[in-house]
Amino acid sequence: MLTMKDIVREGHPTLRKIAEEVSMPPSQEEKETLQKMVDFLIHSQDEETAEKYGLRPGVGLAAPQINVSKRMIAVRTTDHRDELIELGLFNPKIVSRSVETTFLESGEGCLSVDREVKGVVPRYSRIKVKATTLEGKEISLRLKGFAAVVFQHEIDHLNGIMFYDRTVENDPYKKPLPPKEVINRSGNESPVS
Ligand code: LHY
Ligand code: NI
Repeated sequence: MLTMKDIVREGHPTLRKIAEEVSMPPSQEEKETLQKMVDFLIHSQDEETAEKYGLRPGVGLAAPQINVSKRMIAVRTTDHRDELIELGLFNPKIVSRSVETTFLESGEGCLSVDREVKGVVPRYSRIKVKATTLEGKEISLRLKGFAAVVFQHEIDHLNGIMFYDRTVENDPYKKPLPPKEVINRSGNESPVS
């Protein structure tokens, strides 16, 4: 199982690389790695297991954080309807996002950052993500609230971006840099060129 020893910390070069696309179908090894990432989140959220192995509770993990430079993320949190989102995803891609931005009142943290970072992180309020699941299904997710923030944080890791690259001290309503991969326009979601 993965523990905190497997998680690389800020300063590690892999955290600054653009992770490689996973070619479909994924290999058995890629699937196993992604399953271990999901399991890490499950373990970290179980009080007893977390205590036993000294795990910091986490809601998201990106492969570069375990020194694997591939486009894979794991997320385990609840959505705005309090439904559990527990997913291992290959090649997640933000295909559209709201004009409206948001931020977590308490700022963000990162399992690869062992210090407190002041300031809030502007994020898009709503995003649409396309990806392939661990089970090999192509899915499209509409996310808002906390879950949307977590996905943006994890997808940033795949692009070598740390949350503190986006921190603003004074103006939480400053627009975040648009995600590069946003490609289409629908409703009040905006394209990015
Ligand atoms: N994990 C953070 C965690 O505590 C993700 C996160 C994101 C927390 C946004 C709070 C706000 O689960 C990671 O650092 N994963 O990259
Ligand atoms: Ni992180």
